[in-house]
Amino acid sequence: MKLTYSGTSPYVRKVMVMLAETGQRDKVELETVTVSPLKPGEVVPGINPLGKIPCLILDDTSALFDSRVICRYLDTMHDGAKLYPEGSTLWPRLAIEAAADGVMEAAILMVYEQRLRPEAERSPGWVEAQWLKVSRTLAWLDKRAESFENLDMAGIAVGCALGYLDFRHDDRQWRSLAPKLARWEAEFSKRPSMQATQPA
Ligand SMILES: N[C@@H](CCC(=O)N[C@@H](CS)C(=O)NCC(=O)O)C(=O)O
Repeated sequence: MKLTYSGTSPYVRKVMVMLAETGQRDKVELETVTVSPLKPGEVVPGINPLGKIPCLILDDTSALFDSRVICRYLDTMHDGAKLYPEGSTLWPRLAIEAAADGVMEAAILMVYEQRLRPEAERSPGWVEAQWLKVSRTLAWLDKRAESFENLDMAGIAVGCALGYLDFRHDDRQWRSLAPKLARWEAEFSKRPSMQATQPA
């Protein structure tokens, strides 16, 4: 299998952490790509019409995207402890993963607005509206911080979202908005899978 890869994408990081935690890292070859919403390039749109990463290219050349689909697929491919629960407990965990993915999305859109859009067209109000989404979701996640004690895909997604906030939005000091999450993240970020995938 081949994974389209960027060392700064929090969505790719979810997949990398998942692979490490389930002992599957060696199954996947990485193909480093550059993506930008303004310059979609050629490689990624040929695999995923949305032009986004990560994409997982299977041995039969079919492709899976996005990160949630890839992680659920990979969870069926190993015999260890599963990262997605079965039965009715699955749904709230998927909602947490969706919330973490939404934090990543809003945080990435802030970066795109501030870095990619021509300066005269940038909207500070729009950037603050994205940050409002992030801060509201952090407060929501903070109320659920105790549910992250046992490793699962929801916790991995939250850890990767928080890592991205540290990487791109350090000045916003997210820890002051979510103290319980901050305590959990201080331990979670020490896991070898998180250490090995720090954004570079
Ligand atoms: N929902 C997607 C989001 C993926 C995503 O937005 N990836 C970013 C990189 S971090 C990307 O490819 N951006 C390029 C673009 O927006 O065109 C997932 O979970 O994989």
